[in-house]
Amino acid sequence: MSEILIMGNMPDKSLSILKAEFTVHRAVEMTNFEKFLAEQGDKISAVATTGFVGIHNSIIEKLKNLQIISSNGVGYDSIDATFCADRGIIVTHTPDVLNAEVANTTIMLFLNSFREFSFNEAYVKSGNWKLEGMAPYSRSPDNRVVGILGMGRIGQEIASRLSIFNPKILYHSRSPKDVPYTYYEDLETMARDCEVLICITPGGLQTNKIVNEGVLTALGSTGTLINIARGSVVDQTALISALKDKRLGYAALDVFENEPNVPDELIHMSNVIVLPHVGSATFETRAAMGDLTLNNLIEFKKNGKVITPVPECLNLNQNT
Ligand code: 8YV
Repeated sequence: MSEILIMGNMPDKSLSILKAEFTVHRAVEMTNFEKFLAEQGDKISAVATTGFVGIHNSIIEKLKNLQIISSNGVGYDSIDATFCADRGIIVTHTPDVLNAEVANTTIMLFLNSFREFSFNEAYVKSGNWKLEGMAPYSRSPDNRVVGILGMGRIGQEIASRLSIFNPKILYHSRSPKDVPYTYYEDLETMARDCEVLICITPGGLQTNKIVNEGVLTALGSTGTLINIARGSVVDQTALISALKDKRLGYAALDVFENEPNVPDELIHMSNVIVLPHVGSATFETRAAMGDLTLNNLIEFKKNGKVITPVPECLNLNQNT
């Protein structure tokens, strides 16, 4: 294995590491990607991509000798892992190294939403403090009932970091986990029983718009939605209506349906906090994710095995 196709951008340092191991082809530098696929696709045995860029099945089909796709990011909903596994192509992602960072970002969204720091900062900077006097009170983050949608590794890290605020934690996932929190089989029922709903479930068909109008209305006019997962998990049109009609109180969003496009309605509502998908975006964590992306490729080249295959490709990793 020696030729790799890189989809999307990659830091220079990572590129030079890859160049020492592979002949590198970069999709972003090509003027005619289709021509490249037709003429040189057969030579490609590895792909490096990101959770954001992914790779389409129609491209994979043209890479006849592809063996591995290494994706930067824990979420891999932009890659059809079952399609790859069926063709013997192993897909890797970057779990665990970002758990703490994404949990930190969630805690900051939780605190910001309750204490309304974005609103309060704008209150000072716009001169309103001088004009209108003291800012309105905000809500305490302490002693809240928090529902977590998705109790995987990051969900558990969020629950653990939330503990200093003395919450009661409920969760919904496909099946109960060995955790000391209250399991709900039904998401809408959990939404009715909690004050804050935190979404940290993988994107993809199974969770598409799982946070629908019913769930948002159940969360209620004083409820808070935090989405740190994928935009696809929440029905964004229903979310905007629920916020406008005051059926839902607050939203704190790091992810959106069609990034980087954020609907004006969400940008202009004072009870909504918006971030540009920065859940894991620190120098330290992105470096760790980048290293794992490369190490999966290098390990595969050396030993035919990878470090962090996606669940759909676990068997492939044992057999190679
Ligand atoms: C990255 C993420 O922004 O890991 C994920 O699933 O959402 C983020 O950390 C994304 O993967 C970028 O490619």
